[in-house]
Amino acid sequence: MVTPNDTDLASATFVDVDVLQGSGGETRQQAADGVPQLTTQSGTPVSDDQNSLKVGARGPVALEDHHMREKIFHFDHERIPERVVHARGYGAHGFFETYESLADVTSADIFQRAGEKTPVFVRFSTVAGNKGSADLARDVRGFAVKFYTQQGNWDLVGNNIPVFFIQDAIKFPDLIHAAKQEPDRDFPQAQTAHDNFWDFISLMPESMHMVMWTMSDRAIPRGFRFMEGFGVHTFRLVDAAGKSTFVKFHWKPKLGMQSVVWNEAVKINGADPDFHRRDLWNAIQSGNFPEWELGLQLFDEDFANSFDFDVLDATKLIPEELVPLRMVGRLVLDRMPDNFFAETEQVAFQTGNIVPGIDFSNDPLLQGRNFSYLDTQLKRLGGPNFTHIPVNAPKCPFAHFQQDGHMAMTNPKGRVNFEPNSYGAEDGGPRESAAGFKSFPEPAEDGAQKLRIRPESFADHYSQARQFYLSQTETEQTHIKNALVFELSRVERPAIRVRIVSHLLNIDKGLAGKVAAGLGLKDLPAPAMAAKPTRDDLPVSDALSILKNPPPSLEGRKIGVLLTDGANAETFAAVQTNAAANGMVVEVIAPMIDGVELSDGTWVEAQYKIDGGPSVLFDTVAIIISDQGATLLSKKAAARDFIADAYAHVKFIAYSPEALPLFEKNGIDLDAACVELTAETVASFFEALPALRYWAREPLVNAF
Ligand code: HDE
Repeated sequence: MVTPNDTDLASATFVDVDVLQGSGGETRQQAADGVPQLTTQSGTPVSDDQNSLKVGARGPVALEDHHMREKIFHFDHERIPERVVHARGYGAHGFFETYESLADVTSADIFQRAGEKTPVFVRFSTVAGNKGSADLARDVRGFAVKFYTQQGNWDLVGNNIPVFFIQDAIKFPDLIHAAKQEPDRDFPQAQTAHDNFWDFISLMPESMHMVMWTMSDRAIPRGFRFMEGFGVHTFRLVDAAGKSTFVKFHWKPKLGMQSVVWNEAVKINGADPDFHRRDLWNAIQSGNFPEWELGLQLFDEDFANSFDFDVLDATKLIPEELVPLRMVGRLVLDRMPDNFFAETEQVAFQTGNIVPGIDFSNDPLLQGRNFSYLDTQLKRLGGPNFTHIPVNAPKCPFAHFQQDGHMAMTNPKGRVNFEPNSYGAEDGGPRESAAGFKSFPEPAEDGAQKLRIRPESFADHYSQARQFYLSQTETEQTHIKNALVFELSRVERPAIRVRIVSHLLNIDKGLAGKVAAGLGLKDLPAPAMAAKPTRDDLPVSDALSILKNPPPSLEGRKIGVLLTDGANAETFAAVQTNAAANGMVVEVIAPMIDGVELSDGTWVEAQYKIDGGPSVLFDTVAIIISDQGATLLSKKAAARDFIADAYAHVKFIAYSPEALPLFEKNGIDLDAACVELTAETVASFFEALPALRYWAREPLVNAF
């Protein structure tokens, strides 16, 4: 089955207006019946959009040409400041469906009624790269959800990693300065592989846990649809009686987790820098709506007091094995914005947007964020009325006395714009209500003093980093090691590399030794000074690994089929049937973009010409070609790379016998994951696919 994608333009109508030629030969498309008339912003119909108003045919342009001036003035102001972090992002609309009433723990309206659907807008992002950077940077992914609840907008502004680099918001500008381009040269963008980032990190031991995550495959997801999301901080839920329960929020992708490998990520960035955007766009446009379940980790003060770490410390997580998730609803994304700028670019998330029944904890990072997000919107969206922009406006009734300012759209009506007032129920405007938001009256610490200190309970920086590392499979541990070696190899100052190894010694000696060897360090440094010794009694947590949690099915995965003229039609049909049965998308790559004629004369349209459809764009590949096709492809570098990369990226590869010479030419030793397609083997090839990669090959190819 070939699903429609954005390259499918066959049915588009391009010319639906009468085309005329102007006196200078320019194209003029006049509005015919039923075609909207072009106007200025004020609605004045425009008769000529090709020529500015001139004094004489070859004379100067007249200043009175309002249409031209307005058009260029508006163009000049099309850009707004990009986000200082998370600049590159992609959003979609959808809904959240509540599974059951959570009235036992919260009065939040969204969680009261089973089956209730609440509209949402979600924006995924990378953190460090600029707006035009590539999707597959090694980076944290933002996972920000705006719930338009009946009691106001609730923004859960999370990431795809459950912990953060720093413990106190006051360090955020330093972290981000260090991670983004270096200020004198303005590079590298969308990369942490440079001196400033690792210098800062090496001096901030609290970041070590998060660094283990960003060096893991979590930082190079296969797509937004294949990653988890986390609220990171501890929040509170508050029930109708005012009882508070601590909560951590988790999103679990229905399609399971999946990442690419680093060498592949680098190549995807060249082949399709919009890989993640395109994936989400294609999935939603073809009706394969991505889905996540919301899971809550609920715990009380007693648990918080007995837990090994401080629940207010955002560099720590609570293992799912210790506090299992209660699954409370599902998030479905089913509609792309009509306009990227209006919605995805202008959406303004704020951690401060919470609703009755949900409250903050004292996590100092969260408290700092509550200031930052409101402040940043003022700069980015240009005034205090950004909540008037439709994507930011609540979808429930709202009424207040805030007024005026730039671009005010919804000013209060009537004479009264203050309260208290004595104008009576009809004219007096909105009033407070007992059901309104109330902060949980958390008692302050006894005898608390104003101090600039870190609590001692935040001081263990290595134990959970070690727990994370030891919870990974051997393959995943190797990827973390390789990522560290890669990133540190891009660091110019040796002292920084050594300092990082000194921290790794506090996490796992084996890891430190391998990274040191990979960097060519002759001697191991002394372990970094640790405020608290690393614990080695934390149990392995399988939930922290991607590979220990394989996907439930092949749904949403893509098989790229390389076809040539004369390819065996039956084999291709069998691949199509099996792929469809497994919910996979088939895309065809061919020597020419128009398509190929199969052995039985069937015409198959191609989605990619071989040069533009490298195997890195697919989860798995099949090479179904004729003898002549093999000869043709053997002369094309792109075809050789297609096969060599699929092999090096440890993918499952299916092939028709005619493709064998191409493997030989690449010096490839066929293994158990290279399957010759026959009527018998097609089904078994698909049965093996849920493993997604043939990791046993990895030590032999050493691609990453
Ligand atoms: Fe953000 N962060 N952040 N952040 N963050 C922003 O807000 C900030 C943090 C996250 O798709 C900014 O509107 C501070 C943690 C996401 O529009 C800014 C601190 C987590 C997004 C800001 C943090 C996040 C942002 C930039 C440390 C995961 C993108 C533009 C205290 C739980 C939202 C904007 C979108 C965006 C500040 C740390 C997630 C500057 C000060 C921890 C997903 O306000």
